[in-house]
Amino acid sequence: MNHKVADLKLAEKGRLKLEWAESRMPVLMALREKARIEQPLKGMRVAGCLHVTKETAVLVRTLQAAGAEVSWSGCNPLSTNDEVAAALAAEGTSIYAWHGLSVDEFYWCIEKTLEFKPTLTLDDGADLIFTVHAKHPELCATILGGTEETTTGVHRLRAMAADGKLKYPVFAVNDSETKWDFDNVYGTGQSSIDGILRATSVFLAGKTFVIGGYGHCGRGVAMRARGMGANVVVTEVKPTQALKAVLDGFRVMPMDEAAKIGDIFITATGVRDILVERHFRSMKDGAIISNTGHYDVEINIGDLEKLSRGKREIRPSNEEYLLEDGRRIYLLAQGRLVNLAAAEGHPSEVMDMSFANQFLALCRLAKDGKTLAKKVYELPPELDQELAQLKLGTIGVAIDALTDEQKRYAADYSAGT
Ligand code: 3DD
Repeated sequence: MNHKVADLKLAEKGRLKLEWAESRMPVLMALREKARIEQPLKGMRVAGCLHVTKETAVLVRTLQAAGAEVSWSGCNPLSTNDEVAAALAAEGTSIYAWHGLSVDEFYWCIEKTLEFKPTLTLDDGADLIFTVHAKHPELCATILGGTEETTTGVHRLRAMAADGKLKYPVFAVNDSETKWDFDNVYGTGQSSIDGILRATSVFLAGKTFVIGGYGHCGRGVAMRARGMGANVVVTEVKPTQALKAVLDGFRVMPMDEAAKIGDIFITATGVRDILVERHFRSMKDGAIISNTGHYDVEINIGDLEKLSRGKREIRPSNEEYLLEDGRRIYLLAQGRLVNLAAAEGHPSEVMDMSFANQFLALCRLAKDGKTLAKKVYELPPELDQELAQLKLGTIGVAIDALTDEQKRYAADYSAGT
């Protein structure tokens, strides 16, 4: 058996979800049809560790169409969609993933994907590549390269490379403009609100919505929360980001102040302990807290447990903590990334570009990996314009082009006042 999933009987429902996603990922589907002929990943074995969603399944099928053998695990204990995992297993994909993994099971799944000795790795958070380096360094000799999907993972890999510990080249897919400036902003903006609404059905209009962090993700969430009529408050540690939030029309204050007035909280910093004991002590009765950062370290759950005399799951992905003084605080998705743990992650249309970058990065590694140094690379910036042009074409948007005269003017530094 080359898979372990929750329930194979869910496969048909998963196949329908996959069909829906394929109909909304035209750029990746076009790349798939081209690759089906050219077979750029022929003979490759791709070990992937990335949220098992309907969009990821479209990427998996594209890798397979391009000639790769694939073995997959989810990159978060709560983000696997069991129906999608069942669909992939039923069509023969080696996949080890189910919703609600323990941490030990999480790493067991990663280990299983390494059994076929991959030639390429694909990560979202760097847990797979870190496991290879820490526990199976011998595999690095046959791995041509890897890719990394998210900001947190790229930070980890850059630190490994700076330490001289990176044993094969990696493409920072997150750093492509057609990934971070779309997925992280617009994707996280919509999917985080989606996760909060699915877990609470709360009325957002008029509520004080506190966002920890005004990076790409926080900025997207702020934009969409305002769109739903919420009163957005931003907290930050970086002066330039805080200033941008003020100029974008949001209130900015320290979390110690925001904790007293917030109705709904979401952390999006990538840093630990953004919400801690003193914040829980000052929160209003009924406050809702959530996280959309990659790891579950931004809300200090130990502190929350310390202040509570009990907890119960009041709705799926929604735990009510009853504090000693009678106040209640609602923790969503056990403090894990609420967009994927309580909803379906970003919509297919935006993952279309993220995964086109993933696919092209893997094809580049298959072709040139042997010649690349053991460091973190970025994809060529011109690829962003190509992908954005393809995307525009799929939504029927035409744009202008510079004339030769305009190009000459732009290159002519002597043209002054
Ligand atoms: N991520 C968000 N939505 C996703 C989806 N529908 N499928 C797969 C992964 C998904 C996570 C990405 O935002 C990733 O780029 C990240 O973590 O930064």
